[in-house]
Amino acid sequence: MKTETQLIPPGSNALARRSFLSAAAATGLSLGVVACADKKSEGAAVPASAPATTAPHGAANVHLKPGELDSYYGIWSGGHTGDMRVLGMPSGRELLRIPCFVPDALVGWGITNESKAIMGTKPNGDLRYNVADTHHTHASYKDGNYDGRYAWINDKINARVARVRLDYFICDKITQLPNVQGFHGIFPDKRDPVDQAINYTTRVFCGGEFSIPLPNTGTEDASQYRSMFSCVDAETMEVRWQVLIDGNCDLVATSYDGKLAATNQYNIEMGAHYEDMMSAERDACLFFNIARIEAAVKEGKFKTVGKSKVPVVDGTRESNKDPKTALTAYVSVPKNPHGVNASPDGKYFVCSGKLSPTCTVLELTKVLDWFDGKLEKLDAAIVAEPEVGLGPLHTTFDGRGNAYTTLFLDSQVVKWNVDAAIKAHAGDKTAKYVVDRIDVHYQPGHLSATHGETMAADGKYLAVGCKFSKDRFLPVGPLHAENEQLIDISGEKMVLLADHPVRGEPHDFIIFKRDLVKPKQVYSLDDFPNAIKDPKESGVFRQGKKVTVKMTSQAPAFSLREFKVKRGDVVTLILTNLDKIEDLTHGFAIPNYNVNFIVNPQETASVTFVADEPGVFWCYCTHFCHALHLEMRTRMIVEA
Ligand code: RUQ
Ligand code: CUA
Ligand code: CA
Repeated sequence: MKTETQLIPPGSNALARRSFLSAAAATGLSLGVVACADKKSEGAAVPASAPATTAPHGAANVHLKPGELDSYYGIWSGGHTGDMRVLGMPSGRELLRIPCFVPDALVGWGITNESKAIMGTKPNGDLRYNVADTHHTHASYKDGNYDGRYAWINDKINARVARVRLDYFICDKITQLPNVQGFHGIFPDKRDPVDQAINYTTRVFCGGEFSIPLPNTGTEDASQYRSMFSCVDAETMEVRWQVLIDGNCDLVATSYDGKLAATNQYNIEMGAHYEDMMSAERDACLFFNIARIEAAVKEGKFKTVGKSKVPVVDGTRESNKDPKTALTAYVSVPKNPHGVNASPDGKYFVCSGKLSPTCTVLELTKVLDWFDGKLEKLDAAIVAEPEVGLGPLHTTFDGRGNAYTTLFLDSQVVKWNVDAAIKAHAGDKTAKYVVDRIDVHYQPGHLSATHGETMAADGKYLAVGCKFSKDRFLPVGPLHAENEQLIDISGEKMVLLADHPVRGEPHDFIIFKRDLVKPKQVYSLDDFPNAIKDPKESGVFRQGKKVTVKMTSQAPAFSLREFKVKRGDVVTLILTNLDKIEDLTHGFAIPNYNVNFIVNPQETASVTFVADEPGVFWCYCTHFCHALHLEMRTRMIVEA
């Protein structure tokens, strides 16, 4: 079993210099002893709740009766599987995986021509990438709440952003960001900064975490490296503009008025090694003035980098010292922060400390005042620095004025009151801001309350993604599941409701009310330009070596009982599922030809392959559809 020591960043004893970290806690951190019960910090009057294995009377019941539907959707990042997972909440039942960045054998994602066109291919037709690392997923907004149109998800490895349509729960577009490595934080905007009548998402902001030479010449001198903050158009998915910055981007948050976006920076040192990245006592929360950036782009005040044509404006410190013209504002916050989250009242961003036991509360009107020349010191935008515990990472909200922050090192979620923290910061000694703590299992990263990142935060449930499960599940060899836990936050005290093992490693998720989306369960034939609308259109159509096979499916038969092609033909097989009733999906597999995909009701999909192996190949339906499902076959005869 992993010891706590291995989880502590080496050199963390540097923290002992921080005045607000008690000596005992600092020793605990450097020695890797997590002794949350002993830890007494200012405002921390409440001990951790006893671990609950079952919900006490009054707490929400997560065990739905057979046939009962969940009240919330959970949209989960898929981690290394490069997909988006859809869960029913509060049960935690996994309902769907939406493939995006990585091939998926059930759907035939990465096999069909339609999915390959979205994923991107090399000139020879092979997929450009087979790996991904998704971290964050967020949905489109209208009037401060989700509107059920889209969700976006990032691929950190290859700097890609995928869009998922929430009408069909499918990925429809993927964009790769130019001149970015380690694309980490992502957040849609919530309103237009200038035209406030546009009260919905039209931009998606993407934070570049790793600094690289721009253009990427391969130079070793890391002080020359820079990062980019990118804006992607929510509709076209084209990259609108980028901002060249000092330091790096980690997570991203956006304001409800659309005027500000921010990213937390852990590497203002622009170091290439971890010691360098934690050498400064403070890093920054970097704010972007969206209206000014777009005005600069309009006025042509940009350059381009490398082969990319995307306008890049200058957001570096040196060029943005004058508040009246600044595009960016670097607010100094404690060492190597992680996570930045917008409170549902629209007033604050909360930046977590990670290597500082504090959260930093930033008041957005003050940041705007600085840009307007009305606030002299940018530091004055910091209105609270509550001491919450060790290793604070992410924060979510209940809509009743409370924030919930994960404590990675303490293995806890801490509930704290934002107004009380502001009062304490202003000198009110009686203000107790820590409301409750609960042990989680173990080392939590993200957490998300129901509608927590919207103005409609309803404070019912909170899910927390624990990076280590250790002893919580049956052992299955060296690779442990992660543990997603569900907590009832409807009362004063948090109550642990359930553990769920998950395959690594989802990172982030959002949870919203089920009536927000009305998914369609049958496609329209017109959605597909190549649909075969009548079985009579079926057949083999030859143009030299190029052969098109058109076929339809209707349980329990394909429209062609057999079809013939010649060895060496380039075959494109188009299949339309003419079955109209929901839940009637067919599959299509060709032995030895690496083909398997599904067609949902009224869906069309196609595959292209070279018929390089002569013989008889039984193409069969792979999705159980009918009592005669096994009999649902057709023969491909490849003539030598
Ligand atoms: S990060 S555990 Cu990739 Cu979301 Cu904070
Ligand atoms: Cu069609 Cu099984
Ligand atoms: Ca740092």
